[in-house]
Amino acid sequence: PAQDDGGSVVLERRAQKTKPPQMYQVVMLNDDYTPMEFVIVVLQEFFSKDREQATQIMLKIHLDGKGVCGVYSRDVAATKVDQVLEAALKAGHPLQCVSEPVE
Ligand code: NFA
Repeated sequence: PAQDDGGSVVLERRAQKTKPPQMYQVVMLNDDYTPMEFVIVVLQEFFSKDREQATQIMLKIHLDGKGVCGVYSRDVAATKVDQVLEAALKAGHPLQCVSEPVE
């Protein structure tokens, strides 16, 4: 249109640029060897859970085989996974976790 100064194009591009990023959930897996207390401490330390929340999540993982520890941007989720795997390795526990896209 003759009166269009191009502003609508800019607005559309800004709308696209601000669409929310894909989020990733960090999923922790159960195993038979990692102590419950270690899992609780990891959930408190790396996922900012209080002891009550951490205990609930740990028990869910223990009973269901896996559970979501938190939902983050891709980079933050990858860092959480690295932190958990490093702490588990250092402590000699087989605890595993992965990050996966939400949805
Ligand atoms: N299943 C483990 C045990 O009985 C506890 C555990 C919970 C391990 C959650 C890994 C994740 N000691």
